Amino acid sequence: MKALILNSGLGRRMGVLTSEHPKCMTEVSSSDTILSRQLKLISKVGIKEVVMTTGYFDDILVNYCHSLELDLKYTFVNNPLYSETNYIYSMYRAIDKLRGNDIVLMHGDLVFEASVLEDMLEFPHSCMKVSSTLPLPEKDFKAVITDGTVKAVGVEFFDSALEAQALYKLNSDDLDLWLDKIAEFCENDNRKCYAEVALNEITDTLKIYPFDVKDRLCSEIDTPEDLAVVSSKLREIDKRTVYMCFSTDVIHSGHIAIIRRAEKLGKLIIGVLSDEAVASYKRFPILPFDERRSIFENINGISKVVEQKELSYKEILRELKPTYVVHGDDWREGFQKPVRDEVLATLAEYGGQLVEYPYSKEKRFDELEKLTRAQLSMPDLRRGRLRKLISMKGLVTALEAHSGITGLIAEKTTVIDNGKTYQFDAMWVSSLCDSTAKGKPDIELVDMSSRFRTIDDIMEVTTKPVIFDGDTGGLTEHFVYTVRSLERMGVSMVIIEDKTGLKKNSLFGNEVTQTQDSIENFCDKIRAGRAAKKTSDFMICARIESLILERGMEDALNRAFAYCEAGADAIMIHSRKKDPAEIFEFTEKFREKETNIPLVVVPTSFNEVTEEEFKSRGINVVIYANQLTRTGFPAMQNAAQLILKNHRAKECDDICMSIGDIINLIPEE
Ligand code: SPV
Ligand code: MG
Repeated sequence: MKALILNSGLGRRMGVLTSEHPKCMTEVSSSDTILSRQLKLISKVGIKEVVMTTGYFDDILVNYCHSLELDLKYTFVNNPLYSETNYIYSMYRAIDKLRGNDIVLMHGDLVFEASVLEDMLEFPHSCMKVSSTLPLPEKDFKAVITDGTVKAVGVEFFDSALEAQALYKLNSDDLDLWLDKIAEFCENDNRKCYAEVALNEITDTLKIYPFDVKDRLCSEIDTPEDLAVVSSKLREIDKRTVYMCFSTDVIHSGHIAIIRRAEKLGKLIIGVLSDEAVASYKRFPILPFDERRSIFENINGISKVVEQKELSYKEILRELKPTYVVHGDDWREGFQKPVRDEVLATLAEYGGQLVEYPYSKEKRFDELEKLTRAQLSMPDLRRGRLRKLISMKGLVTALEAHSGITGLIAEKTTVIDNGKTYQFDAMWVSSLCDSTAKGKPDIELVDMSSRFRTIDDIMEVTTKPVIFDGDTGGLTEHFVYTVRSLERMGVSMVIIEDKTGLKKNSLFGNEVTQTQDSIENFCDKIRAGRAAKKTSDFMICARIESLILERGMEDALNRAFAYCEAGADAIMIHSRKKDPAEIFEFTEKFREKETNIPLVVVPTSFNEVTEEEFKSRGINVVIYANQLTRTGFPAMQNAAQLILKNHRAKECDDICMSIGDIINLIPEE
């Protein structure tokens, strides 16, 4: 591909501005002339060879081009008859340098924005710049469009015409046909007309398509007034900014392609979504925020990288006010649609625009995402994530899971509310629900091997961190083995309660006989567990039963501080009262002395308290310990009764999940 720039003319209408150099050397900005701008854009799109016709101030022009020191090879073709011929003759003089090449042809007084040239080059056919939004000019070029192609170009056509400029991309076959006609004209002494007069005679044999740039800048400069208008438009173009937000931790060619397109629109600002926002709507990022930011800081063409703290763009758009927001068109539907609607509303506040590119769902990129998810489920990556989430979010939530399917529900359930996305952070493998699922009482009857089997079923199909209900932890001599096994499996936290003997579920309180362990014994158990674990990722949480067993606040607090001293990584305080007062009192008094150790609660009875309130009081983990079990089994009982009553399954259909929904929930590998 070569560029042909026609620069032989006099440019008389520019007055004194062209008294010492050709028109193309007129300054359009503080850093560029018309020509230096053209040449830089030509070089930027990868064209290496420029054929330039010269005439008026020929020497000055040639020297000027070389002084720009661009990576371009010039061929200058002089038209000695520049003052009495038109550029048809200049093109004729350059025929040998042009034949057989694809070219971009432009008049030397044309100023256009970068994207016009870039997009034209991507157009698969020969084409000419037109604008369907500009009014038809009185005296300048118009293109007559028939059947989708350019039929004639000239100043005299008004019917079926669009505003046009002498900016063409021509495939070599089309160019050669035009050059043949130009030669025929010039050799018959027809040298004073536009080259387009020759073109108009052959538009039946070659196809030039209109390339509609609409409002994008592509104007010629004929007068000082044109110069003022174009210069001010260029200033506005230079100020344009583009904003894109990324949550990805794997940069692939699809991302680079969209970045390349976006940077053509203006100075590109990349928003990197915070770890917390990524985890809330997608999955835990493999690479932490700082690393993801530094990847973007090292990609060419990005002028600034900022943190976008929330999935919602509202705050950041109000702050940065970018001219454009760029995004794939995949967010027009689905869970991101409310985010898109909010972006449109925010852009409308100051006149910004949304630019959407087709989203290419390529199989290999899906594979990458699958691999990333698979990595997240690996023990070493999964185990440490609970600690990270606690320090990142302040408060994490866990939902009970007792099987693969309940694990998937905890993993996948997503709610979008007010432009925010909510998911559970972790899973709780409850002794109550694990036992119930096996039809057994919650008395440490289900042995550890069976409990581990449940964990394995859950882990096989999920990626979120697991908190294991370790009951009393059993004998200290046994607990150390449990710790090692859980840690090896990738469990993040084991919670053991300070009871001993035949343990019963805490929600029975003192209605059944329950024995609390001594502080010394339980501290020994914590110390032994701590010595057994191999990583700092794995957490041992000590659960205090003093309030359940009505031993008083002081006992609860004494135990809490003793357990922390013994090396507990977290404290769970439990209560079976509806009123959260005792939980709050404990939290307040505990936090007076201990600010770092995470606090865990299971608000089954004090269920009116919101997560926000727990967080504000200094609680870090909220476990919804049994709700899936307590809702699932009544639904099953109901189905069983309906079938028995009706002696068929039809009546039960309305309360059944569709097979389609089951397929959606359970991905096929
Ligand atoms: C469980 O879910 O098994 C628990 C919490 O230990 S509770 O049932 O509230 O005791
Ligand atoms: Mg339990």
